[in-house]
Amino acid sequence: MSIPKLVLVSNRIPISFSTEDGELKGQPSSGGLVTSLEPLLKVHGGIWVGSGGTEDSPQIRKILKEASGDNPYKFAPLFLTEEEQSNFYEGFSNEIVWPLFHDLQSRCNFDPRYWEFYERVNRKFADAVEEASSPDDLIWIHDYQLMQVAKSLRDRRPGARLAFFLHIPFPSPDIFAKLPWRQQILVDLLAHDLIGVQTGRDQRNLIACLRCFVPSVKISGRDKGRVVVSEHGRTHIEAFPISIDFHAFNEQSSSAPVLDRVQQIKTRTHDIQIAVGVDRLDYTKGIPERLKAFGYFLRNYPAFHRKVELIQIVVPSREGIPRYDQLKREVERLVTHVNGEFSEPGWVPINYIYRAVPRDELIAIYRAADVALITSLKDGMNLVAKEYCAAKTEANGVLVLSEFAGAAPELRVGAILVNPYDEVGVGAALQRALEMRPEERRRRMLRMRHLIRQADIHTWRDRFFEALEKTAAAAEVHS
Ligand code: ADQ
Repeated sequence: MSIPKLVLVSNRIPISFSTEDGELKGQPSSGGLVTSLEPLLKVHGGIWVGSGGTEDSPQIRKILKEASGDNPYKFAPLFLTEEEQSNFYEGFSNEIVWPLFHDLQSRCNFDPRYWEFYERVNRKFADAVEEASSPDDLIWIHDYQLMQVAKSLRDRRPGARLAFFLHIPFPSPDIFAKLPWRQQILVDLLAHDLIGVQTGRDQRNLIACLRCFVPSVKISGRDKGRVVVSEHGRTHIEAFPISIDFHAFNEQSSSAPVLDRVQQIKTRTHDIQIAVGVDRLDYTKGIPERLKAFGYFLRNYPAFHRKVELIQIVVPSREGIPRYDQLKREVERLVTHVNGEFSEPGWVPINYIYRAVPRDELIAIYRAADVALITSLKDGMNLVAKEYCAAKTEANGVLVLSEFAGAAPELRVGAILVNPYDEVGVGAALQRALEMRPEERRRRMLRMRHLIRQADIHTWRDRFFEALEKTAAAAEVHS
């Protein structure tokens, strides 16, 4: 399969900036989109277009140039004004689309001003893509902040190859109906040749929304790949469950530094079983719900006192947005509350870490953990679930996974599925996981590892590009 030059477009380039001792520094960002896409660009090369923040300066350009370093890809940053950042990103993207697409409509703020900026900034992204790319390049746009970029590009380059991948869930028509700009968003999405979503459920929801709100389109094909014919032409819509670089996690998990670190962790925790939670700070991840369920578990299963510890790692995210600052305080309050109620000298039930953790450390914690506890209220996929399994080379851990995570349909072959809103159910699942016999742990974990090994990030990319080739071939037949 020949892969054309790739122009990857996402809201942010994967570097965040901060000032330390008066000096501007760049660090690699954490998050699912970066974890999944960076390995692809490292293999194929190309250009990554995304916002570099709100301040352009020679210093920032220098940091980005250095960060590209030996990588075969380059950054093409654009810069937003404070007003754009606030209304497009914090406003439309994060106060409307993010909560709505995660079924949390009561958290939405449908401010019409946000829409104006969403359209304007999407056009600005299209300008940046046009400048950074050539007409034959494959332009691959990512995620919910950029649903209108293709529309602007299509107007300027009718023959462009445009693909889109949505990392978050697509809601059902009942929920999507609340969006005042519902029809416009759907019509503009159809400017892509290919739209990838995470799961069959998301694909069905998108098709159902098109039927409801853009009745003029013609929809054909079966579940595997649907084709929508609209005024823009043909758009292929398919589910591509995203994954991780299984081999990288698997190998790093058996590296000397990781094994040393696991040994240190095990020596400290001794015969205490470890449950782990790893999340970006976000209300969709169900962190307060998990902490409450853990408190419930300790209250109702006293035999586990001094026998289990929850390591909860939270990476700061969307700092400065009031709702996220509030969530941080809520998480801290719950950690203090549970620890205050149950701690004893020599045993603190929740070990709370609020920072980005280096990859070696993260993998060592996964490897040392007997249970991963993932309680997203809704999640596009949840890569942590897959990373945990890939790091468990000894197949000796149990995955407790929210049934509302996109990973659930795949990982149900081995995970214990839970409803994150049901603290009694999560408590019972945790008991089952902690008491599960080694043979059953192994059987379940091997099934999940097999699945993730087969359907890793490289398979995901190949499937996506194959679909794109087929789409191009079909378009030629119909032209
Ligand atoms: P995210 O919402 O960011 O991704 P997720 O898929 O769980 O969610 O990925 C989080 C990533 O951040 C993982 O790679 C994890 O290792 C890393 N991470 C989390 N906490 C960390 C910490 N403290 N230190 C270092 N790294 C940390 C979005 C969607 C998801 C979808 C992905 C990919 O919301 O549903 O799975 O995109 O499509």
